[in-house]
Amino acid sequence: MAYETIIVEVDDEVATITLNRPDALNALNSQLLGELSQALAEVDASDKVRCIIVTGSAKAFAAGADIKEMSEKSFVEMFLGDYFGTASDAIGRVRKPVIAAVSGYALGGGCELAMMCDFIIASDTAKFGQPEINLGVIAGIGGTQRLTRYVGKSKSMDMHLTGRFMDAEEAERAGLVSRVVPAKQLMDEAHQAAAKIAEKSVLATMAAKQAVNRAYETTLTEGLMAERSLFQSLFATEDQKEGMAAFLEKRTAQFRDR
Ligand code: CO8
Repeated sequence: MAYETIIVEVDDEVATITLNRPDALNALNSQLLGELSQALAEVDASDKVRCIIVTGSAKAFAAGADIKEMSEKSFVEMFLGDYFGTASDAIGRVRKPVIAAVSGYALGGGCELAMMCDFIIASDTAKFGQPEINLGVIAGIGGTQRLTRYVGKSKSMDMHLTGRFMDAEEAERAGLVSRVVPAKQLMDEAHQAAAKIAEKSVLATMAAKQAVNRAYETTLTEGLMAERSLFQSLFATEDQKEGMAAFLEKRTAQFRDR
């Protein structure tokens, strides 16, 4: 399918989706959110794709929801249209691992989109923020909930109430991002991480994603039970037999996703 606001490339089992509205610093409008949702569903369903990268440009991952598109909307239009909620739900349905590769601004909805991905690799130029307060609103697609879970109440309150930006170093220290690399190496690093993930059994990577996500949805006891069931169920797979046999035979495992 031809897209106008994103670029989708599939290479060596890794799909890279690049947000592509350079004139608006990749601001998230309804078209981009619709295209992103559709592209994610397509690559998630593809037999070839084993890991997904979402990225933007050197200057901006995404500078937030499109303020021009939003500014004149009424409550009724926002409530009935709900294009942000629809996109957020679509991203939440992706079962394969999704890496956000963030350079430059990840603000408002851009920060929220990065946090919807499974983990964030940031360039040293990355700037994260929830500046919606400056526009007379608040975060609307998970910022107050996810940022608080990821960096704690104090820093999350600080970000949401003052609207200040957090640089990559602070974001790594706070646990928002998993690694920070020099800007020029960002995509290499993201592709290397994706390639590492793509080597594994997709059954195991999907189970790992599902189990880690339970940690944010439920009690410790329920989460531990969910993890245990997923762990035990992997013993029904050929890939578990292959992975353990390969270790014992001192060779590389050949996973077949069975
Ligand atoms: N929306 C629309 N256009 C944008 C946006 C945006 N969020 N951000 C930048 N642009 C446009 C600018 O208008 C400008 O366009 P033009 O050249 O036509 O005037 C172009 O991108 C370049 O931007 P700047 O000239 O401003 O670039 P600077 O380098 O000077 O500044 C900044 C970069 C600091 C990123 C600045 O552009 C900025 O502050 N942008 C807005 C950031 C922001 O407030 N984001 C939050 C938006 S609200 C939100 O995300 C809510 C999400 C939840 C919604 C849920 C609904 C239910």
